Amino acid sequence: MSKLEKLLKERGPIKKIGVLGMGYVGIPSAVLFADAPCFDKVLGFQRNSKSSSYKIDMLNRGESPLKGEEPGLEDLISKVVKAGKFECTPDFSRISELDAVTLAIQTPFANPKDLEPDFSALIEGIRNVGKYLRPGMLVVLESTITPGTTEGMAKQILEEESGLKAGEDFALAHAPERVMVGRLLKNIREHDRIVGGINEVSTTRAVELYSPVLTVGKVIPMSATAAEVTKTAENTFRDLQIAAINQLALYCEAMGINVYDVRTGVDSLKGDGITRAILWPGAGVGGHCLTKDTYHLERGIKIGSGQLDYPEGADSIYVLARKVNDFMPVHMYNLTAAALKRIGKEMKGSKIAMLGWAFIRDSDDARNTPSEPYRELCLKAGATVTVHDPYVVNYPGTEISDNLEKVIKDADAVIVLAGHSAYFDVKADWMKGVSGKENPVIVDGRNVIEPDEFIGRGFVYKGIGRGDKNEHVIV
Ligand code: SAJ
Repeated sequence: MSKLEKLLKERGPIKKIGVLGMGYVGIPSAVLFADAPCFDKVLGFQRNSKSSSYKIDMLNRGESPLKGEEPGLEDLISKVVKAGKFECTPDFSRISELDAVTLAIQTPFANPKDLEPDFSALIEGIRNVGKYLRPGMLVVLESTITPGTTEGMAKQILEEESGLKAGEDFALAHAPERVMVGRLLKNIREHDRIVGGINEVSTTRAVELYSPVLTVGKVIPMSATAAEVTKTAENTFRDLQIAAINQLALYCEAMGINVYDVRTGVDSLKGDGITRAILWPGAGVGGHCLTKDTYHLERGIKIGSGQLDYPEGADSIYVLARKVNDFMPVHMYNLTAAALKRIGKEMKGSKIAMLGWAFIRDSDDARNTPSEPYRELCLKAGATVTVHDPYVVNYPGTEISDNLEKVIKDADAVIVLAGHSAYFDVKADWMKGVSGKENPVIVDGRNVIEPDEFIGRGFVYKGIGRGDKNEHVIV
């Protein structure tokens, strides 16, 4: 029996758990641990910083500090707080009372331009854990991290701070979160859980931690680095699939055909063993997952010690996919300029009405929204821009209105950037009337409108992938 196995045997089953980072991942994760009968107590650790100390009091009152609808979460928080099974604290020294600690601290980009992640908050959390680490404890990283981080930076810091040896004195693993806003509890309970330890004993201990909270999902054990690659790859592959259909849409425009006909055709190829994950072309890819996880994966190759064998001088298709997806807002700009040109107008001096600021339909989430680069291109070209969104209330440096008529009034061009349900019902007659223009432009980035209805009313239409309509006769 290894030293760690002995330590775990002495300590017995996991009873007391700590979660660092009371955010979208940490809060549901902590209260689900607290709700499991086999665990006695969960501590939620939150820095007493001015921007987030309010969360401590709210959570200890059984209230959720997360905005937006999260079915079941508030009830679960108050249930476990009342039962005395969960409490939130800024006192990190209490980590030493625990059997297991998870870190659910976000790893955003320092700035989107340089694509370097900002690990500072995570590093501070790891240091705190290291400071109060005791033999026989389990440490699990849940944040999305560059492959190699658990075995590398995290292990190093924990050992430096504690003087203990990872994999011998304490267990260390990575269990990436797979939660989506609006479905936090459901996702944790029902998604399969990837759990990767730095050694077998660590993996087994981490499986013991996560199994009780899963209902439908099952635990999938592997190594820590394989778990890091799994998380970054699952988003990289989605980004790649979206880029594939975006590129096909651009091809269809150039060839004068309708990408949706092609999509239906390709999608019809079914049967066992045949898969064509053909997704939907659009005005771009936003969010906090797909826009960064590819670069985590790519960095994992760079910091990895192994020699990569890859076609000489060829770009990674994953990075190319990011470039294609980030080109889509530029394409939307090019379609807008081309449509205005058809009626003798320039971008400069034109009034552009943007419909949609959120990065995803029917959501108020605007992180890394493709609408932002599109708006910047229009402003740089000297256009004036108004922005509509029914959900996003404010965004730094951008005035957003939920009054569609006000935004579209006197517009030379109306641009659909998010597929919000509200946009599917807008009528051509109404929009033309509000724009007050003889031949208003409409650019559809999310396949929201019926081209012929608008072309028939004198609109100059452009749609992503609509090579069959983009050079229509202007009525
Ligand atoms: N998008 C397209 N075409 C598509 C699908 C998406 O242009 O066919 C665009 C969306 O408009 C959006 C962006 O891509 O701008 C991202 O959309 P998303 O549906 O991937 O939503 P996310 O970013 O919230 O992705 C999350 C991820 N979940 C986690 O990281 C836990 C992702 O792994 C999930 O696959 C995705 O939700 C999902 O399937 O809902």
